[in-house]
Amino acid sequence: MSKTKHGAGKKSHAGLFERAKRSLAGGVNSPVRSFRSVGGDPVFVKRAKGCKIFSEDGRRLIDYCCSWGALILGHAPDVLIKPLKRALERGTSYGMPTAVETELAEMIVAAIPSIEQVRLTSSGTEAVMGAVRIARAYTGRDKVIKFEGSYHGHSDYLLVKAGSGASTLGIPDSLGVPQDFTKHTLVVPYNDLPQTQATVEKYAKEIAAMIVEPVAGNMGVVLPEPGFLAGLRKLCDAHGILLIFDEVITGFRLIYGGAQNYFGVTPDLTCLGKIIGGGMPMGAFGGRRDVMAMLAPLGGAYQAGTLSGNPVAVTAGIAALKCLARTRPYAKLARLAQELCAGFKQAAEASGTPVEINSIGSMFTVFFTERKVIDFKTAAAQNGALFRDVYHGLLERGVYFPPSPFEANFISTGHTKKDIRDTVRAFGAAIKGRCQTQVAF
Ligand code: KE4
Repeated sequence: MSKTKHGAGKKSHAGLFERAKRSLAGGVNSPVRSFRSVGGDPVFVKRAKGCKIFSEDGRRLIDYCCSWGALILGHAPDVLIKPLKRALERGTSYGMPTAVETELAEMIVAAIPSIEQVRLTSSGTEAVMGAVRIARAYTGRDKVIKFEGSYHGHSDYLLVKAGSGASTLGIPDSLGVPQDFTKHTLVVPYNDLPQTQATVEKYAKEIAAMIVEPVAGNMGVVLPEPGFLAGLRKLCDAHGILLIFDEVITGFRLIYGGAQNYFGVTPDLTCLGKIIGGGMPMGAFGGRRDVMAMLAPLGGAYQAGTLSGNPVAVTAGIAALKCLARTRPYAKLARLAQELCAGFKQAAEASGTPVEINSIGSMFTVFFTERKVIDFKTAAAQNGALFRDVYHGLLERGVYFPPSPFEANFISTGHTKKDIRDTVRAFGAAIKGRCQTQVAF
């Protein structure tokens, strides 16, 4: 085994994956990491710092996955390491109230005015489950509208695939989810206000909530069309429906607060995750005090978690939010993203490859398509084969994108202008390399 500068030997990802598959189902703890969408063996990371991943096979990669958006401050930032070490020495979990949980809750409430009260969880899935449950408890209604192509975690009733464009009663998108569990889930195309209105009018008095990603990040980045979010707010107000913003990705990503503050549309409930945990397991849901009052032990809607508000995870979240509040890196991150996306566009045009790049703030997705991507249908029309080739072309040149065409890429405070230049160069070479061997699509 050859030596890397870190002293340990290089390990092949194929070998690590083969071994992982013996004891971990599919070799991973979350399916999208498996490289099923792009082919080949997943990258096994050994350590990471800033925007760089150091893989087990000895490579250094510029990371744009950033733990699926959690690491806006990059990997292992010093501002987190010191307080985390101190927190670990005080204990890893108590299952009892701590002052630090209250401190994180107060920071979230102060940053996002629509959140009058909050409940911390250990994942985004749990945050969404809690929010939908109290929305159903508060309204006494069962149905929930979600938008095709949006992902809100893996709770049964939200693993639902729409039919074609019309609103349909959801059908399960996963084995093991009884049809009965999704009969209250209505699915509508993202950005389709007329279709949403038709669905609301068809099921009005039965709908407890609408859950929406204010910027979709799970079909690739898809921005809300002008008036879409405000239109949802108006529909909810007219029919006594609660509006839930799933800000697990967008919370503290675009500005210090929620996308709701960026777009000026106020939901009744908000789900958070990722950034508020600073890379540790964390989720949260919160909103109007009268709705949160449904939650046990105050009200009859039960929700719980052994590690909810875990002191170590909370310490990471507090340190991350304090750093973001102090440094407000958002304009700088957005400029880096704009520079990167402009470089991608230029490189694609130079090779005659049509791309649509959707970006906002420090999140973006490159779609290999000629059509504007405004919903799941147009996102799914992208050239998957070309994505896969460019994906591996980038990887060979030291750039790590999330291993799926339906994900968001992220820039962190660990990325430098040099990293951006190097990435644009790698992208241009990856596209050129692919087009030389294949007919440009
Ligand atoms: P978690 O349960 O994975 O913490 O959060 C679920 C969730 C909820 N809402 C939104 C908008 C989300 O994006 C997510 C999770 N995001 C995916 C990637 N886009 C997590 C990656 C994975 O599943 O491994």
